[in-house]
Amino acid sequence: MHSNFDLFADTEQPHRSEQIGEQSWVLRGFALSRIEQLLPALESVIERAPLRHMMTPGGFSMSVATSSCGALGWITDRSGYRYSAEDPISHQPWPQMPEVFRELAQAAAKQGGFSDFIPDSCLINRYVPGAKMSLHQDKDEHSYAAPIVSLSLGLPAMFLFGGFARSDKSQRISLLHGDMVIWGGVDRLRYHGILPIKYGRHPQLGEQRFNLTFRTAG
Ligand SMILES: O=C(O)CCC(=O)C(=O)O
Repeated sequence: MHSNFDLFADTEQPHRSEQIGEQSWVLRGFALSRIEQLLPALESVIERAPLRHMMTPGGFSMSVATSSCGALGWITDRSGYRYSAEDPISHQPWPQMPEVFRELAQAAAKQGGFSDFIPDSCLINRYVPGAKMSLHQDKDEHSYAAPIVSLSLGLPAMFLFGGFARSDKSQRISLLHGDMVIWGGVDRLRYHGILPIKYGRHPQLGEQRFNLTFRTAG
């Protein structure tokens, strides 16, 4: 893993970036300078499209509660994993992606070398202690040309970043409030997941972790 300090023009604060793959990066604290805009925007999206525990095609309830904003939202039910232009609970379009989300995702993608990232989907995952996400690949998008850009908020998490087979050894990367991860290009289909969240209390978000994942889905 390589580590270096960069001076990012958009925030004028130094951030530590860690290279975790040929085209994959962790940007430490990248979102912190915008946190006061991000948290109310997140609250407003969740008010309009409440978090829910969706069912996997195999009939299990996911331990994370999810919602979405943007033109497309990721959903799962007994019929499979897919993107939908409407919230299956309200049958309304998903809330628009807040500008502060889009700008942050694009700025992070640019730092990772993906300067033309146009996200049309933001999946919101809410983890409480004990919730986890098993190793998986993000494969429901129309094309894999765009990177995945992920933002962590609230309680810490242990991110697993693996290879191209589920059985490949994974790196374990601790993610904190405000950290971002970008993976794309040759790394786009790497397996990844989250170990069960440990009990704790975050000063701003309490006993929970949010992950926002920005994608070009359509
Ligand atoms: O919570 C995370 O950091 C990862 C989320 C994730 O893997 C996904 O939404 O596909």
